Amino acid sequence: MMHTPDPQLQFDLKVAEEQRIEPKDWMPEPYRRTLIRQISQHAHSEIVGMLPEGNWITRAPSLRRKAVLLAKVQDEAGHGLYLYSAAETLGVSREQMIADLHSGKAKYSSIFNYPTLSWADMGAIGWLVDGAAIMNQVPLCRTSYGPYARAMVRICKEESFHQRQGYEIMMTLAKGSQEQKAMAQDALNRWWWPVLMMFGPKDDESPNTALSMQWKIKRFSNDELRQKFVDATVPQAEYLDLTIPDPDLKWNEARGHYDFGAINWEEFWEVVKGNGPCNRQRLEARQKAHAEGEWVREAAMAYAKKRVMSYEL
Ligand code: FAQ
Repeated sequence: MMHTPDPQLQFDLKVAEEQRIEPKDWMPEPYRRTLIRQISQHAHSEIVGMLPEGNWITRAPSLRRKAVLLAKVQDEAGHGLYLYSAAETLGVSREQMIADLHSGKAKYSSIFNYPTLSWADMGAIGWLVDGAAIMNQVPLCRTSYGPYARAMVRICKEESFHQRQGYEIMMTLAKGSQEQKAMAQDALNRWWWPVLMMFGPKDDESPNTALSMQWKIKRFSNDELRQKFVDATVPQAEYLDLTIPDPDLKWNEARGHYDFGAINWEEFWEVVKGNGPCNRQRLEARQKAHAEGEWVREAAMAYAKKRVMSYEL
């Protein structure tokens, strides 16, 4: 008699042995759904994340700054596209994911619902938002789902460049005139707390972490990554001679980590629910771009059809 291996057992074994799960492998339905949720939210974050910085491309202070910012924003579009492709391998269509974003059903990172008020915000976003993204995403290069892990390798390389360009803007401002230094401090004041929220709710209020860690989708919990980020960022702020806006921030010798103040979770959930300072504006901008791109999609489809027809002749 032929022995049929138990697919769940094979899946568990692969995950335990650090082998990647690939699109054609059997996988438990909740694993597939969690991945679709996380990867599509991640893709949407990259796409919506183009908007706050896109706002400053025409107002960059020099040609060099404009070229660098333009390249960074284009990278974010590329990240969104790799991630939509990775999610598609799980059986969800791009049209569906985009429809869910535009209807407000799908989530994207809370951080992109805050406004960019000055050029210093381009520095703060690169330094802090990309810095937080790297902290969260480097472990995702080892995530258990193959297409997601491979997409993250390239994305992380580009995120490192983004973080450095942001820190370099902050260095220039922090070492510039008094007004420039004040702009840098103001940007840090406004972005610090929303950046800490990017890592998601604290562990005891994070419903998805336990299973995601069991499946090795997530390698660290939200609080672990938040702490690593704070520990890495405090010396960077000290080097800039800028003050992190948290009176409770102090080194804890016994823990070997920085202690930090309480996060305003009420604000976080309001932003996640759609009531942040820019949620409406962001969604409207995406809906408008999609509608205005209709003719491009139509033209691309017509061209693809013509090519298939010419092969068939
Ligand atoms: N904003 O149970 P958990 C970037 C939701 S990319 C909004 O802890 P999980 C690059 C969460 O979805 C930034 N919602 O969830 C860039 C869940 O709701 P659901 C994006 C949030 O998945 C830089 C509920 O709360 N990065 O920055 C947020 O285990 C500069 C309960 O939460 C990624 O997406 C939030 N901050 O952990 C681009 C990385 N946090 O779905 C442009 C991949 C949580 O059950 C410029 N994602 N929620 O309805 C992850 O690592 C995880 O999904 C977490 C959340 C850590 C974000």
